[in-house]
Amino acid sequence: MKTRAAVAFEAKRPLEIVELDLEGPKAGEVLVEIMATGICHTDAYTLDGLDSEGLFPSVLGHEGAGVVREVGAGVTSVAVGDHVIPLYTPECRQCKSCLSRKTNLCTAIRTTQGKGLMPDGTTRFSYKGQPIFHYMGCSTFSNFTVLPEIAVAKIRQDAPFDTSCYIGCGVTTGVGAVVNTAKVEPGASVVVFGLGGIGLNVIQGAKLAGAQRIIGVDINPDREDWGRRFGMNGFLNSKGMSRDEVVQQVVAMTDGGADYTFDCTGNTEVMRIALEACHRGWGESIVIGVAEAGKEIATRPFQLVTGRVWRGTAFGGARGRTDTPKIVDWYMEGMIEIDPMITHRLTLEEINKGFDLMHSGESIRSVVIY
Ligand code: NAD
Ligand code: AHE
Ligand code: ZN
Repeated sequence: MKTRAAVAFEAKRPLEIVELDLEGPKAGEVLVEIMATGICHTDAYTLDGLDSEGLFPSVLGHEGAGVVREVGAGVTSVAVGDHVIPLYTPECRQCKSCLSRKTNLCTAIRTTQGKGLMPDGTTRFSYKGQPIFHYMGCSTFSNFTVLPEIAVAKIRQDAPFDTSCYIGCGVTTGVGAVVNTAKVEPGASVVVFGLGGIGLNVIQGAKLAGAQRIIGVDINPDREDWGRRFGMNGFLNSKGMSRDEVVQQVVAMTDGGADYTFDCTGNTEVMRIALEACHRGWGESIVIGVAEAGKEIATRPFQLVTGRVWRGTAFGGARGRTDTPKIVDWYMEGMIEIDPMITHRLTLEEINKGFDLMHSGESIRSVVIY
């Protein structure tokens, strides 16, 4: 079949809207009509050539929601007409990682996924006879995409596509980092670095968890109002401050250091600040941000010797097929908010504007509606 898609032909070049050829689902795969997709900073990072796994030409996008239109042989867990969210963190429930119960990082198809291929080692997308790579196993910047059955979460039919697509990455990552990874307890102090599409969801997760002090740090002063809207009760504009100044300010604002800090910037200097702003003896810093290829984190080992903990999280520690539908329920029941964070709705033709709005700090989340 044919599908309209925004293709990344090369790094650092705007996406091009073209008609691609799409092969139907093979055994264990499903064809999904994507109804809406968010634009996450990770898409921008890959498009900017900063991803060590980045491949071109490819169909980016990993924050979608849609409808199953066809199923391949042997597919049993979803049927035609089901509403689904594509999962860049699948859940096979059979691999060593899934069975360990210690991680959400299913390893069943990670190798081929990282090579832009379906589990059988081929692509379903092509353009003028040339293969086009998949991205993060999702490729939601295409109106139709093919996904492994283990990489779709079936969700309730009454959830709107244009908001629930955000649960495919940003919402689950931010809220999940608080409740699954850090396991923030009532009364805790939380500091969030970077109040964008992910950081605001960490803030609403911290509020949900009953954190008492919720402080945001950003270099964009407009983000203060945004943070307060979702439960933040203290803000630091760190623009122009040295590393030590930011650490000292945050430590002073949290009575000696935070119980939990979250990096939602992808900046390795900020990751260091987030660790060093933790309370001696028990503070935990959670790395959410994705850093550019070649970047490394550093701190004095004494920071860890004296009890601070550095952790990371992918997709908020959520087990894709099990937890994603629950987050959709939380949204539909009003436990968490999504609607105000969707600041821009775009057509596929306008998708490059979504990247511009992110880079200029004007948007929280842009969503493309097909
Ligand atoms: P975004 O562009 O919406 O937000 C980034 C925010 O960080 C902005 O508000 C920006 O002003 C702020 N910021 C930038 N530099 C800063 C600095 N030096 N100090 C303080 N604030 C600063 O991006 P997003 O979509 O929220 O994504 C945030 C990060 O999370 C990205 O690195 C993205 O790749 C990553 N991410 C990781 C996961 C995961 O599973 N681990 C999932 C989604 C996104
Ligand atoms: N490809 C990069 C790493 C990118 C990365 O860490 N991705 C996160 C999700 S970001 C979503 O917006 C993730 O899930 N990581 C776990 C995984 O298995 O990819 C690189 O450095 O090579
Ligand atoms: Zn993302």
